[in-house]
Amino acid sequence: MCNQICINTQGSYTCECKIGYQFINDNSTCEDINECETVDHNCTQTCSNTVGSYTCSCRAGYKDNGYGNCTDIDECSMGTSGCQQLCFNTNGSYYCQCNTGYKLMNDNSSCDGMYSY
Ligand SMILES: [Ca+2]
Ligand SMILES: [Ca+2]
Repeated sequence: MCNQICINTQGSYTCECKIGYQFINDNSTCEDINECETVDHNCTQTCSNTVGSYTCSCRAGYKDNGYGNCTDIDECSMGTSGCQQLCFNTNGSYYCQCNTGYKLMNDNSSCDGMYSY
């Protein structure tokens, strides 16, 4: 018995698996391929196995350009950093700094001029 595709042959039959599936150990039972544990995926960051396929996603701080291709989000040029004074973009993140004479506060984004150096 085939659990997915059965192909009739002269006096017998053979089984086949759908795309995304493979035989377990006999040649009749198909099970999902975990592409994330093999090299059969093109995700650059996060791979999630799904039944019959898989999906790619990007870590926080990166945007998905499709096909599992992730690039850094430039929080500074997008204006989403929250930095009060200076913003420096990094791969996957960013950090704030303050102008001379200002001190970066505990929230890592605001600057206070009371603590001049
Ligand atoms: Ca799969
Ligand atoms: Ca960034």
